[in-house]
Formats: sequence, C-alpha cells, structure tokens
Amino acid sequence: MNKIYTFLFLIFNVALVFSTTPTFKVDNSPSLSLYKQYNQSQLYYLSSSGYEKPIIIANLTGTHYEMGFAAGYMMAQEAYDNYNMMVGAVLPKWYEKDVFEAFLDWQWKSYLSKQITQNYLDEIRGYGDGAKASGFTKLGDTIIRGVVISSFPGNPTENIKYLLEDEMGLEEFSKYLMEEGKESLLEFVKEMLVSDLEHNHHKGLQCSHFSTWGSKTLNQDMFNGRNLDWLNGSGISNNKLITFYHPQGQYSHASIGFAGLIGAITGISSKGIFVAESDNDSVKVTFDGFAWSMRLRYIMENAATIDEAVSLWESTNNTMGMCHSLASATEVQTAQYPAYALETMKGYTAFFYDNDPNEHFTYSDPKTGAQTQMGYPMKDAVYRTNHGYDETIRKYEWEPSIPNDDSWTRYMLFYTSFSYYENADISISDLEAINITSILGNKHSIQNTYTTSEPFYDCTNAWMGYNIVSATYHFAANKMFVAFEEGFGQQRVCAACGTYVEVDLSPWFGLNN
Ligand SMILES: *[C@@H]1O[C@H](CO)[C@@H](O)[C@H](O)[C@H]1NC(C)=O
Ligand SMILES: *[C@@H]1O[C@H](CO)[C@@H](O)[C@H](O)[C@H]1NC(C)=O
Ligand SMILES: *[C@@H]1O[C@H](CO)[C@@H](O)[C@H](O)[C@H]1NC(C)=O
Ligand SMILES: *[C@@H]1O[C@H](CO)[C@@H](O)[C@H](O)[C@H]1NC(C)=O
Ligand SMILES: *[C@@H]1O[C@H](CO)[C@@H](O)[C@H](O)[C@H]1NC(C)=O
Ligand SMILES: CC(=O)N[C@H]1CO[C@H](CO)[C@@H](O)[C@@H]1O
Repeated sequence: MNKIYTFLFLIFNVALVFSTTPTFKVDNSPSLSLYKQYNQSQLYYLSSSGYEKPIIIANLTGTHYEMGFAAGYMMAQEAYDNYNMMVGAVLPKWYEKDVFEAFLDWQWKSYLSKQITQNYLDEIRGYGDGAKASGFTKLGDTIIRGVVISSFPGNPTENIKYLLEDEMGLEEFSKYLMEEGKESLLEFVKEMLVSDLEHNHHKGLQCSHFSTWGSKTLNQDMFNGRNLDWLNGSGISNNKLITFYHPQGQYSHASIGFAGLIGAITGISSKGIFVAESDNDSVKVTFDGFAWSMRLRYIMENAATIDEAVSLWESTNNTMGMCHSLASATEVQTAQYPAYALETMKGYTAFFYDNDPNEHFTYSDPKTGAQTQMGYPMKDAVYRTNHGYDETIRKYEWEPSIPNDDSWTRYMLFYTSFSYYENADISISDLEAINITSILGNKHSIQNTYTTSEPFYDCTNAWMGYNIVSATYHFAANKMFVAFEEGFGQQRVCAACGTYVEVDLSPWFGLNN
C-alpha cells in the first residue's frame, strides 16, 4: 500500500517539475450507474478515476414536496452524516452543540424561514417525510439547520459570535431561549462569547467566480467557473452530490455540493442561467432576507433570461454581505450584458457588467498617498473574489480591500489569466476555462504569503488548499467539469488540484440546442 502511494507521489512531483499548469486533471469519461430510484426520481453513481467513492447524482422530479420526499427517501443517511460532520468541524467542543443548534433554530424561526418561498418549505417537509418513510428516523431538523449553516458562507462560529456580541442580538437570543424553555443554555452562550475560538481552523473565505464569452472564447461561447472555499476537511466530501432538480412547471436546474445541503452553492439551469457566490460579510450581518443558497435555486428555476434573473434578484432581499454572479449562457449574442457580478449587503446590491467603469477604483494609501489601481474590468468577462468595488459596499466592508491582500491578489489572477490568453491569442475553451478556475483556487492557505504567485500555480501542498468544490461550466456544449476535495489530512487534495470530472448535461437537461 505504502509503496503504491510513494510511487504515485513521485509521479505527481515529476509532473509538477515539467509543467507550469496547475496539476489539475480532467476525467472525460466517468461512468454512470443507477444506484436507487423512488417514483420518478433516481440516484446515480458517477465513478471517476479521480475519486475513491463515486459522486452521487440525484435526479429529482415532481412537485417540490415530491422532490424533497424522494431525496429524503433515498439519501437521508448521507444527509444526516454530513450534517454531523459540519457541526463537528465548526464546533469541536461537545457542550457548544446544544447552543449552536438552538442558535440555528432561532435564526431559522425568527428570520430565515420568513422570506423563503413556500415551495422550499414544502421540499424540506417532503425531505423529512421521505426519510421517515424509508425507515430513517433520526433526521429531525438537520435539513433546516443545513440551510442555516450554509447561509454563513464564511466562518459560522465567528459570525455567530459577532452577532451575539451585539447587545440586541444577545438580548433576542436570550429571549428565544427563555421562550423555548432552554434558559440553561445561556451560561454556555456567555462562555462561547469569551472564548477566543482558537480551535477553529475554518477561516477559508477565498471563493471566486467568473463568466467569460464573446471575443475571449471559442465560438464566442460562454464559460463560467466557481471555487468554494469552506469547511475544508470537515468530512462532508464523503458524500459529494450533484443534484438535478426538475420542479413541476419550473425550469430544471443543477446544484453542485454535498448531501444534506439542499440549496445551490453553485449551479446552472436548463436555460443556461449560471449562479455563484463568494463571501464578503459586511458589518450589516443579518439573516433577515432570502437564504442565499435557496435564492440561487429560486432564480435558476424561475429565470429564462438574464433580465429575469436580475429582476428576481431585485424583488427578493439580501441577507449579509456577499458577491454573486448571475449569467446567461444563451444570450451571448442577444443581451447587451449577458453576465453580472453582484456586490451585496443588507438592503443594497451593486450590479457590475463587463468592462464596467465603476470597477475602476484606485486605492490611496492613507499614510504615503501612494495610488494603486484596484479594479481591472475587462471586456466580455466578469469576475469577483471576496471584496467589492462599489463605493457603498466598500464603505461597509469589515476590512475594505487593500493592495496585495488575499482577495485582491486573487482578483488580479483573473485579470492576468484573461490577459495571458488574450496576449497569446488563445480563445478560451474547456481546458483554458478549467485552468482559470483552478488557478483561482488557493492551494496553499498559509495566511499572508500571497506576495508570490506560487500558491496558485503549484499543487505541492494540495492538502492545504481550502477549496472543496471547483466547477467549470460550458453550457453551449452541454458540459460541466466538477472537482471536489478528496481525502483527509496530508493525503487530502483540494478541489482545484484534483480531478475535474466531465458531466454531460444532456441526459439530465435534454439537449439545449
Ligand atoms: C409517488 O408516485 C405515486 C404514483 O405516481 C404518486 O401518487 C405519489 O404522489 C408519489 N409520491 C411521492 C412522494 O412522490
Ligand atoms: C424584503 O424586506 C422588506 C422589509 O425590509 C419586506 O417588506 C419585504 O416583504 C421583503 N421582500 C420579500 C420578497 O420578502
Ligand atoms: C494555464 O495558465 C497558466 C498561466 O496563465 C499558463 O502558463 C498555462 O499554460 C495554462 N494552461 C493551459 C492548459 O492553458
Ligand atoms: C483546513 O485547512 C487549513 C489550512 O491549510 C489547515 O490548517 C486545517 O488543518 C484544515 N482543516 C482540516 C480539518 O483539514
Ligand atoms: C432525469 O429526470 C428527467 C426528468 O424527469 C428525465 O427526463 C431524465 O431522463 C432523467 N435522467 C436520467 C439519466 O435518469
Ligand atoms: C468577512 C470577510 O471576508 N470580509 C472581507 C471582505 O473583503 C475585504 C477585502 O478583501 C477583506 O479584507 C475582508 O476580510
């Protein structure tokens, strides 16, 4: 066994020496097999050389209740296991679990459940009923709690602490605990607030997303990409999941993530609407809005065009500060702006199109007065990492971006990658789009070492990269390429250094052209 690993390790290193390309791999021929079915819905296994266990593909059809029911019937165990791994990862101390869950339930009852649309409440109810019908009785509120946890795209415990340090927040939570007869938990809340949370290693806030098309790409097709840096090494990668939802009377859509998370971390619809997210918490932390991962599904299932996607966005409410992408792969020739980067916070969204003059922000060093151009908008591409350019957004960011910080360094990688292809006269196609996606995934997460470009082009320390999902979409060709984190400890490989598995969209969406 060990010999085999050493051998593989050598090959891996040799490949690194001779290549400046990130050592991602592409598996163009994974194999698909039916695993389970319930009514009109199925679970498949997608097996790839890059992954020890197959990726689960859920193909869910029906009303929202029926889709939830089928999911609960077929994979309650996986959802339950993943929930416990998420909680274990953010809260290693046993006594905090009760407080944490009470907190999640409070946020759900008082905030997140209010603006979520009825169909998702039905789907969640269906999930629970389906689990019970299959004989699985332990699921409880784990699906709801998963929605709440994933609404904290950054560090859940830090966010909670931040919220409770606010006098109002603490007062409201205390009131909730009293009402629920859980006042005994209050002393633990206070303990949590004074603890420095040093045990928590999940500080990954290094997401990124892009869309490119037209003059930059082969056949002018649109390509999109997204990295998710969140809860690295938590164990949820044991149950990797791609879900194709086919809600009755609405548009089919795909979501890439993990069992137990019913929202969309990233995805694309059968209409070619691409969605993604990257965290940038502003000081206005609140869940008084539409849980973002459910909102992204809401947009995918209801929007056929970029205009519809934008107006659905505008008619629903933001929660906390984040950047998002909305793009429409079928409107490259017809829409003036087929893709937007969104910078959001509570009550406010700034939309940026490609080559947007509002992205030309110049930073002045308060001490030296030195000027640094921060924004590099380009034609036929939009991209974001974890900071904003809009004046209002910048004003409310926890720590607005400064030259050479992590988020800006990664933003600049988009600019240099697109420039590289432009200067080399290479039209971006599948491999190039995957390359850009992979480069943006941080592969060596030691903080404050971003002055060299090494962590982005070198997978020597692939186990240290935070990203757990890395996905590239080429809707016009009915394809997406999906990579997940794989393995544990020093054997772990972050998503952006792993295998991008080609997923043919046509068996799920039907041919889109
Ligand atoms: C399962 O299929 C039957 C027959 O088509 C249907 O009546 C029932 O509502 C479905 N149940 C669920 C939960 O999908
Ligand atoms: C958005 O929030 C406002 C209050 O801030 C509320 O009146 C409105 O109903 C919310 N919109 C939706 C779609 O829930
Ligand atoms: C990936 O990008 C890097 C840097 O931009 C470049 O050196 C390399 O050739 C690219 N690889 C491919 C396959 O395009
Ligand atoms: C997550 O990544 C960080 C940075 O590489 C590392 O210190 C930490 O141990 C990782 N956590 C797990 C559970 O793998
Ligand atoms: C997935 O579900 C859709 C809608 O019910 C169906 O048309 C399609 O054939 C299914 N795909 C597979 C591979 O089962
Ligand atoms: C919470 C968070 O990640 N906020 C970030 C928003 O973006 C700025 C600029 O990159 C960062 O400094 C903040 O840390």
